[in-house]
Amino acid sequence: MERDNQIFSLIKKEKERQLHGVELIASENFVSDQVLEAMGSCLTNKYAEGLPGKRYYGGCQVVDEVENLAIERAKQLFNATWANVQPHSGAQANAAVMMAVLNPGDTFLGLDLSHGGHLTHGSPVNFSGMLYRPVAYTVKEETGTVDYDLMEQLALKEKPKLIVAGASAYARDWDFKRMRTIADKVGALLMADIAHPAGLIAKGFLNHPFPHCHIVTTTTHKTLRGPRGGMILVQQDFENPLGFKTPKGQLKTMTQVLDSSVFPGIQGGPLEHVIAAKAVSFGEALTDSYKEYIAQVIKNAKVMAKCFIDLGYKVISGGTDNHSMLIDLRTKVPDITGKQVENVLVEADITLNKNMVPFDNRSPFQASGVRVGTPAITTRGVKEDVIETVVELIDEVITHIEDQKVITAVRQKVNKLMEGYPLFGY
Ligand code: DSN
Repeated sequence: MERDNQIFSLIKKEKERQLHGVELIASENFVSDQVLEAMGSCLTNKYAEGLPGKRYYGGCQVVDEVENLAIERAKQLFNATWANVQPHSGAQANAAVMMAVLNPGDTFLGLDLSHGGHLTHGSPVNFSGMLYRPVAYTVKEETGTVDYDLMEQLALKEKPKLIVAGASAYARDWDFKRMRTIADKVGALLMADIAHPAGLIAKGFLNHPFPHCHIVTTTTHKTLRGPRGGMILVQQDFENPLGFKTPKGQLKTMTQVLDSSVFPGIQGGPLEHVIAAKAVSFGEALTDSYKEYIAQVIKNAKVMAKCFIDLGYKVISGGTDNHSMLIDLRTKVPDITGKQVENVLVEADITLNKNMVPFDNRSPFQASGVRVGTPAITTRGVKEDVIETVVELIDEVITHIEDQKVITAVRQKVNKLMEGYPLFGY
């Protein structure tokens, strides 16, 4: 068969973009060669609906071993007793949990999207907001931190069946213990979506959702530095809360219901090549060198937040505990939107994303803020001394947003800088 040059030349172009640029999207990272190799392997050819040892297809003896390894490593990494590594994404993991613990129309609490929440935590344009009844808690305007008092008031008033912790643009640690107290007061289940800080939690740098949370979901491709995908974890199994039934009878435990929600509930065949890559990345995340990487991610983020603040930008909550930060542009450049900053920085080969800030007066398409994160640039080997330069380059572009000469000069500096930071073998 002829090589598909159209597609492979585009892949080459994207590889060059990744190599030459400064990557600051907080939810992105660069996987290792062996993660890439596993993803591009013959395992993509295999159908394996079901779970290891209980499949609907023959010839699953090898992928069973692969999936079992992924499950065992996930459990070890997060101190869990059960894991389902099949969700194709974080959104799928959340959909499976909601299907398992909520009936359509049931109430749940999640962080408001415009305050840093995830789309799948109750946005009206997402399944979570269409099928269920989300009630949003927010952050406090003065501190930019989660308003746990408001969460408690809302829980007592609305009697949710589920309370969801976790965010896509929130720089502070979570008080899972307090959330469990709130959940217990109203008989709700507590779920943490740790998609963003998963790697930091696994290595002990942030509060652990277990034993406080009944269920944990995550993606595997952000700080965890694995392939694009999701998973669900449980530390202590418990009785099926909805009396969920299959045609064959009642499922007795939560983990049985969760397994059945993933397949056949919302997915068909698992992506065994991606599950193999998950297993590889979990193996990497169990090492001491990954712990050193995560420590550097945090160090870089703290330095970055300080540099932005020193240059007159408002960092929501005044800094960061994790790998990310949300910058309100209005104190420094009130007339420039997040969208403009995102676009002009792309011209300078610096990638980040526009983001609404709490109590934003602009729409999500314009937004008054940008979200920045250090997982990807730290994988390239960048240390805190270079972070200051990166922030200065960003500031130079933002403060000369219409000056093409400045933008071009910054792009050249960015490309030169990144030449010193290869991407594994790639
Ligand atoms: N879309 C992912 C992110 O960028 O954070 C998850 O919400």
